[in-house]
Amino acid sequence: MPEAGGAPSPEAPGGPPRIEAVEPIERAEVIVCSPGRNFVTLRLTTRSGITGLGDATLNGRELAVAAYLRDHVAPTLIGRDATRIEDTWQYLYRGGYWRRGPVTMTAIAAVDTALWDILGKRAGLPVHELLGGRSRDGVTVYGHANGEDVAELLDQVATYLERGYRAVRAQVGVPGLRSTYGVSRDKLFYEPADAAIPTENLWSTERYLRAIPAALGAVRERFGFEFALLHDVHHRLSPIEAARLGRSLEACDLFWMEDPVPAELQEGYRLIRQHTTTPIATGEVLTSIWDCRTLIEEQLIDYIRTSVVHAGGITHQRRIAAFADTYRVRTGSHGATDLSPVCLAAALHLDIAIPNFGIQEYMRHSEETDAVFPHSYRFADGMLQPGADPGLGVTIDDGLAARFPYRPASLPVNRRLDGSMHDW
Ligand code: GCO
Ligand code: MG
Repeated sequence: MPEAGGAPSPEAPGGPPRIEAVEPIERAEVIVCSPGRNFVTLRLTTRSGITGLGDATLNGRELAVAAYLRDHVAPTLIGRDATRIEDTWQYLYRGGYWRRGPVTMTAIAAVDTALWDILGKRAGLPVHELLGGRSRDGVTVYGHANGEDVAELLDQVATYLERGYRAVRAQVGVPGLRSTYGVSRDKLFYEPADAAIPTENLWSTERYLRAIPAALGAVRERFGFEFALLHDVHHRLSPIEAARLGRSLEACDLFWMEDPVPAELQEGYRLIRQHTTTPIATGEVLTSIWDCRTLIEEQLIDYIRTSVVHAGGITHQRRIAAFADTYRVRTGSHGATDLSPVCLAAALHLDIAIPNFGIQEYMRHSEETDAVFPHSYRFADGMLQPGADPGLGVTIDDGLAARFPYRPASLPVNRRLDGSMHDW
């Protein structure tokens, strides 16, 4: 039976006649630019001229997603009804034979995010109002303090606290290793994808496990306990090593210990849980609710860190959050510089609306990035506000974007002192 205001249309893409599209999509453009770092952005334009943006950036694999979108997804979007957000998600995910994985889920995310942006603009409302409205006054974010040594780390923590941050992630160089992932040259704008061919970092689990409790202990000793302190392990430990680290950090009262073990070793979290009460976060490389299922159902983690851009967009991220809420697991969305302002805005609209928001990662984008993606979100008092503009509140300056062409850039790899490969 036709919906109110709609009549069967023979023009619908593929298959039998359908209900006439309310807001047909007319154009799908993939924009690749590099204002300080690489970004892939999908722009959908409807017949009535409304545009929506979606982030499609997959760090170090940008062109794979751009091709997936251009060659396989965009042709199926033309003529499709932009108001059918859930159906489009199901079409791209459930309709597809090859499922999940970062390339596919990032492409689906871009489409989904752009459709929410369009919906907000049609309604004249910011996306968070469409998601149920505010559940909180603002989105608490954490910044990235890091130093080559403890003295530099302490200076950086001081800088973040002076800037009003209520939560700080602390990373420190490991003595005897020439570089450590998470410790950057430029302290405010951290960019890990630093070379066309991956840089090789050196790794020693023994040295790392000795360095971290001392460094984080020094942070608490100097600045006290009135702010949230976080640490990212970057998937580098075995379960028993992570258990030991978690236990040795209990006196530091961490907000979380992030990614203690490689993402594919989810059973390992059971062992970690048996040994430490340090809260655990993971999920930045997980791409679907099915990847998080065991971790959430067994309450093996306290925070799920999937992101809008890498886990299927607002529609799917909202589903993950709702599932996690059932188990009292809160969210802590990934928000490094490789997640574009479009993704950050989408995350903020979701963060402010869902009941089980925990914290939002916030690595400031460079000035060039902010200029290419003018946005309405703002930082004040340790929180981000998504802004009240209709949709996501982010645009892209095409002319400026064209002045920053794509440059190959990769994340580093990690070798042990004996030259063998270690986990990322
Ligand atoms: C984080 C991360 C980043 C990622 C980077 C990969 O918690 O912010 O671990 O540093 O490694 O975003 O693309
Ligand atoms: Mg991380």
